[in-house]
Amino acid sequence: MKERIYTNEAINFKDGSTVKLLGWIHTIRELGKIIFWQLRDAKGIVQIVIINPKKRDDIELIKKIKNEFVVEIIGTISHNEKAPNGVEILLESVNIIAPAVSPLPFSVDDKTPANFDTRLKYRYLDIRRLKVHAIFKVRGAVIEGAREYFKSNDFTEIHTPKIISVGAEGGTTLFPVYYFGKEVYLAQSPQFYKQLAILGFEKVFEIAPFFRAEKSRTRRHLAESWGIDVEVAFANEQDLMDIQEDLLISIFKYVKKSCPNELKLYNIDLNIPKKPFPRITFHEAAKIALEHGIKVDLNSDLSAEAEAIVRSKFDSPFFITEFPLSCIAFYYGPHEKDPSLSYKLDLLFPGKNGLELSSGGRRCTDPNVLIERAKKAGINPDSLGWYLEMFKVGGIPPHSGFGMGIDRLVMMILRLPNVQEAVLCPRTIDILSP
Ligand code: AMO
Repeated sequence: MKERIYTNEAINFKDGSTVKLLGWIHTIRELGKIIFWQLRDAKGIVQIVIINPKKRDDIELIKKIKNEFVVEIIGTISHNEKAPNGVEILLESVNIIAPAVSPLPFSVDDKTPANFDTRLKYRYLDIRRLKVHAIFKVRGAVIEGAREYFKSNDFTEIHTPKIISVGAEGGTTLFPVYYFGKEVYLAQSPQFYKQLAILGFEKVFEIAPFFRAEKSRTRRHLAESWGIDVEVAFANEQDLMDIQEDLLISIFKYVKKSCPNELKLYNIDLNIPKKPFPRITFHEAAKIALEHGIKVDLNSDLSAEAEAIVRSKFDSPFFITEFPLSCIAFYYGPHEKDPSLSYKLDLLFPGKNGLELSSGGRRCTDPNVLIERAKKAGINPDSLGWYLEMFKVGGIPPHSGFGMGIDRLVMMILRLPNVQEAVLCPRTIDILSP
């Protein structure tokens, strides 16, 4: 039996070679004396040509074949400049491996629009569309680019628990879970565990899902999201910005190199951001917003409106540093120069459709300050158990870390309208299926 080849390999064979392909019928074009099928597999599309179909013994079988049937094709290679990708396959024989309904709930070719709800309902059809398929190739490249950076910079990969007994990021977005008769939670972030891990490994990263009970319906929030989490011993907030710049540049370069066709489908000429990214303080950001008539409370986070104004002033990713201590998680401590400020910083994508991509900073390592900060945040210090004890036991170097949203990063690279587009089967307050 002949070995199967993939559609993208057809170009490598000589004219007249017999090949076998497996795949889905993407489109059918019947012109009387000739039928064209586009055959699609995971690697691409190739044209199958059936000349004089009516004169063939297998015409009844050919007529049965509709869009999205899974077929086995045996055919001969014919190089042809007019064919998509410069090669086509003259059909010798076809076998139906699996049929599909006709008509389909929506057409898989990219020419026919379908709304997002319908596309999600039939996600198993949707991911066969070339532009949707491309999103997940880019997503894979984002992860590979990140791993390449971590590998060449001596990071250790960690895997932290996703069932936890205390939330790190505040109580409002915790998902309760029943665990042997006790209420526990899905992890909002690997925050406590990556801080634990640096005590043995110094430089760690995790690529994993996290869970937020986000009740709001926005273009950038999911209930289940994936993040690249980093924590580094002996690093301060300046080092952290350098790491984020290098990581992002590594990811962009990898995507540009490995996904040229996917980027082309979205008409994106991916600009590799240049180091150093602009850095402004929270107070400077507040001033920009004020210049546009938007007042910022210096004790709370930037409103969506103020953040949008600030983003519009930049044309490359940029950092906002020194967030007010009063509006951030308890695991940050006060800044040496002003105790109302902190070492927390965010990385943002610029422009009207930009957003916050990551946040992180230098952590508080003083157990007494942590207890005070927890109390202020409404967290009973006793509930922090092993985490607080870790700081009391000591041997904790200064350290910094950040969490970067993968779904948001893919959304930004491909300029998708909604973060849900970047997720195979998104989870939000409204979506639990498929
Ligand atoms: P934060 O809560 O800012 O920080 O999350 C880090 C990054 O994760 C992404 N993100 C989300 N993406 C989609 N849907 C959501 N609901 C969602 N929530 C967060 C964003 C965000 O910037 N422990 C800290 C990180 C750290 O300090 O190391 C944390 O979780 O891109």
